[in-house]
Amino acid sequence: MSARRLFFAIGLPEPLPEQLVRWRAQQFPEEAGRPVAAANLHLTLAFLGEVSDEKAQGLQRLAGRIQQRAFTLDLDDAGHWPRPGVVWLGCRQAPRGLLQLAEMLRAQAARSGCHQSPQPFHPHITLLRNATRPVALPPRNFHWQFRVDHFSLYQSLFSQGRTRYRCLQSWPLQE
Ligand code: 2AM
Repeated sequence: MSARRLFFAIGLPEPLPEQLVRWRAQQFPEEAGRPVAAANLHLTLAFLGEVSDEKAQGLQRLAGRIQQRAFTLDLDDAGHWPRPGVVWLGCRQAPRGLLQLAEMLRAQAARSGCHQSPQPFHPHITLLRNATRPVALPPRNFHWQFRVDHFSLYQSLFSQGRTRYRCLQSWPLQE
């Protein structure tokens, strides 16, 4: 049976990806790490791993039953995790709605047999990968804000040396 690498995430509204990419180019030298393409910027809610079509359908049904209010995301924090080599953008205070949504999706994934990291959920948008050496982080004078009124299921595809993410389905949050 075929399996796809899937994850639930929040995509970024236009023109935010391009704004972030421009800001990143100003803030980080080239040697800091490998920049994630604008089209690939996202905030992961739950990583599912390699999932069969049958299991994916079950998870999609469960996702469709989630009743969750829309929320506003404030991107006002950045950090560096040297071990996975990730420079990220996040929020100093994660909205409750975001934590509840991620918690629900992660619980549904775990019950469906998708291994979930025991580490606490730390919402983040990965900006740079392979950032294993020390990186000077930008001063915390940045702030982007956007309304999150839906979440999506993505497939991660790797071909010709590139990763790209395909949105398979989206579900609205309630206003
Ligand atoms: P990252 O950006 O912190 O690397 C698609 O690969 C998305 O799923 C990425 O946002 C990635 O997070 C996340 N991801 C990949 N592998 C993961 C894992 N084993 N556990 C949790 N999240 C993972």
